[in-house]
Amino acid sequence: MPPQPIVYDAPTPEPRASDAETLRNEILEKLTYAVGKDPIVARNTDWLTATILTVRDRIIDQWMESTRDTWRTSKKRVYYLSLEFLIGRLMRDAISNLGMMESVREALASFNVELDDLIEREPDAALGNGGLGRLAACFLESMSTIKVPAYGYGIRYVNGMFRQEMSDGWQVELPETWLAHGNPWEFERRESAYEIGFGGYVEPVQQPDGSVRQIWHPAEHINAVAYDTPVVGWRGARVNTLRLWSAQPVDPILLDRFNSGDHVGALEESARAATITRVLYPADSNPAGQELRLRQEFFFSSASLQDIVRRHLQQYGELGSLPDKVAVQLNDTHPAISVAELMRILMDVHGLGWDQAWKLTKATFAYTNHTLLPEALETWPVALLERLLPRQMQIAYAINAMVLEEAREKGMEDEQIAAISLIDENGGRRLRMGQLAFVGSHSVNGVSALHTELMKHTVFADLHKLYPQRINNKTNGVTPRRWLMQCNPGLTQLISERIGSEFRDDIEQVIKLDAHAEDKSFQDRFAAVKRQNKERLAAVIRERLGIAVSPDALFDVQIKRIHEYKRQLLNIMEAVAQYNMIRAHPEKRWVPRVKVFAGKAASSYWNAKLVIKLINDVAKVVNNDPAVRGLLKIAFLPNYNVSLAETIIPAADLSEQISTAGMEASGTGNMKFALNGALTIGTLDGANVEMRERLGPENIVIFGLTAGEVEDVRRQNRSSREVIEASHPLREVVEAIGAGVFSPDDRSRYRQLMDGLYEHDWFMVARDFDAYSAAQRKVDAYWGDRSAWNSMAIRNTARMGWFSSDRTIREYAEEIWRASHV
Ligand code: T68
Repeated sequence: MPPQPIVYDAPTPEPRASDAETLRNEILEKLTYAVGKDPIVARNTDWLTATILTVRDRIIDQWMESTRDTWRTSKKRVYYLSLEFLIGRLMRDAISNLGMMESVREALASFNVELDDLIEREPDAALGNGGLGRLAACFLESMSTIKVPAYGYGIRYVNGMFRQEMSDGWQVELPETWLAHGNPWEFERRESAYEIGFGGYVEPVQQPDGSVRQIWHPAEHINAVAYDTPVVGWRGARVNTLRLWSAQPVDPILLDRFNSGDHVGALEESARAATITRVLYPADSNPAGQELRLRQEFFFSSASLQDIVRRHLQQYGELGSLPDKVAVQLNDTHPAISVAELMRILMDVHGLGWDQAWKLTKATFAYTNHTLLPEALETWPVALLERLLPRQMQIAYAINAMVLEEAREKGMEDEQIAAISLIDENGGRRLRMGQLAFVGSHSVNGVSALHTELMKHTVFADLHKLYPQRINNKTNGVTPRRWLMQCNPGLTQLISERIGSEFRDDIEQVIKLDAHAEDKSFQDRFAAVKRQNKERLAAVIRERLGIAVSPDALFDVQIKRIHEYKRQLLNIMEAVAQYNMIRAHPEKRWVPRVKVFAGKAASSYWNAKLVIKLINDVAKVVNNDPAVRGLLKIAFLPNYNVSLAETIIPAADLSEQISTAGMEASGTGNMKFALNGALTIGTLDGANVEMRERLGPENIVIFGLTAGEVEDVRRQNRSSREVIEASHPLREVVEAIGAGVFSPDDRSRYRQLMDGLYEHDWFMVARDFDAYSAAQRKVDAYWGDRSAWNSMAIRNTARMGWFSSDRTIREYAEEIWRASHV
């Protein structure tokens, strides 16, 4: 079918009014006619659906307008390809961005329904592991806010990030079923379905003009069906689309097999398709490595590229202008196979020659790297690729040959050439996805200044020599709408009262608060807001864990994925040292602290799971020891997710950002805490470095080895034995935990974990311990002067505006995508 011509002046419905009265009538109408419920029996979930449908109509008006604008003005479209979008709840975000908070609240109140109760009912869309997925969600919101015409492309997992429960202090993983009650936000687009192939063979076919085209004949086909969710920017500036793909069988049932009595076999294809988009891999830092993961990656890459090319051809009728009108950002290497797939589409489907296809591909793609951990760099066995994606592997080989040729021409030596090669020859040949993404893109960026510099000297050192212009930095940011205005309405209100409301539209204006940092009465009000947030968190801790904590204590928080490099172990070990000190010196004036932890461990990551158990074991002893007199409380809140973060972050006094230097690419939680007026204790790692520059070194507590020092210690292969033996408090902690003081039911539980610190202290837990302890005592001293503390807290909020994802996205738009924005 030829593409349908676009009629730009087609009629649209009148935009809906958003006053409370209109909303009231419409909510009732949706409840009755769309949900099919009588208000006298409607439950909160029904009201939630009715409210979302009502709000959604307002979004749609703006959505159509945004989409039309892009067609009409021929603006460049940005496509953000990500295997993860950790968007969390959407309703409050949408209502708040549309400025409808009060009218929706009033409309619902007329039915005796509380908006806040409904907000709490909405399930989190947890289609991501951690920072990488949440960054994608912040970016989507910012792209709508600053009016970049954009699409997010990903997978509609039926089961997102697992639900974490605790059983006797151990993590247990349960399936998360966010779609159980339907999803009123999404639109299924049956008409936007593409066939995705796997397996089969490649056939060279002679063309009439004498050239040869490679034709891939896949053995297997699966349909990708689109589900669209609108993403609203601040004040409804623009509405972009998050398009998630779901896998569906080409033949839902093989009737001849069914009729011949093979009832299970008849549904085989159906089951195989469903598996692809069934679950999110819950691994945040090591590649999952299984065939299913590769299928997920190719499935969503191919579907997205087919969609992108189809849309471009519909509007422009030719492919030469692709990079002028399309920018595709690869979020890590998970969509890196796109480089080969776009080449295939351009050459094999549309008949372009290699050189032109390569030029267009490189100019279209850009790649973001999120980690330097060698074990996290994705590679796939060549044998697996040859079986599953034979044509794409062939193209990858050809790209490799071309790049290596270029390197040789530029005089590179064998060793450098081996480092550049897309094929890793060490132990079974594997395709390096980072290298593929790098050579197939015109821009390769890191996510903080330090991380970007390290990229140039480690993983991509040789490619950087070959293409010295390609690597650039885009320091991460977070959306101030969700991470200040929505999660902390008290602080938002206070800020507006003091400096006016402009910061809501331009977050960098919060800097005006700086002038009020020393104002005592403002400090008191700032502290009062914090205290209210702490009361709310204290109630959550009491409800979920039965632990009573005082909102007067210093709330010291570490919430993030559990990983050795993030060093939750260092934190809990220091808590044990503190516990020892409180008991040894009851006469001293200790600062009362509540240590809050939350985070999930990858299901197969034993040491991470053991650390969760250790935190819970230590908590049990410390929380119940009368000698502690409540001066130290430890709470591990289960099932960390976006919504829980929204409750915890506004209540934090101290933010723990203590990764081994050189290992955290950026961090984004660090930014959320500081924006909400928490002081950071952290290493010179990731974006902490830039936070220190912008906050001033006097408003952040930095400790520990630098990335360079970590590298030196590792290179010299130095053991930590002397370090442990030289530090009395550290030795005491290592010995107590190792001897089972906190695990009387299994005294050897932590023996290996502690023994490991002597000779294999890869993460510098022992080596940084004393510096960390000293930094914590410095924090105690600061807390002792509450006015000084409050002024630091205010300065943190005031100076964090730059870390907005609006700023980050502006940089991407100007420097990488060359796309329009405001
Ligand atoms: C994070 N990476 C970085 N990875 O660790 C963090 N990985 O420093 C940074 O701030 C953030 O990205 C945003 O740039 C991740 O979160 C993953 O989640 C992940 C998932 C699958 C495979 C590998």
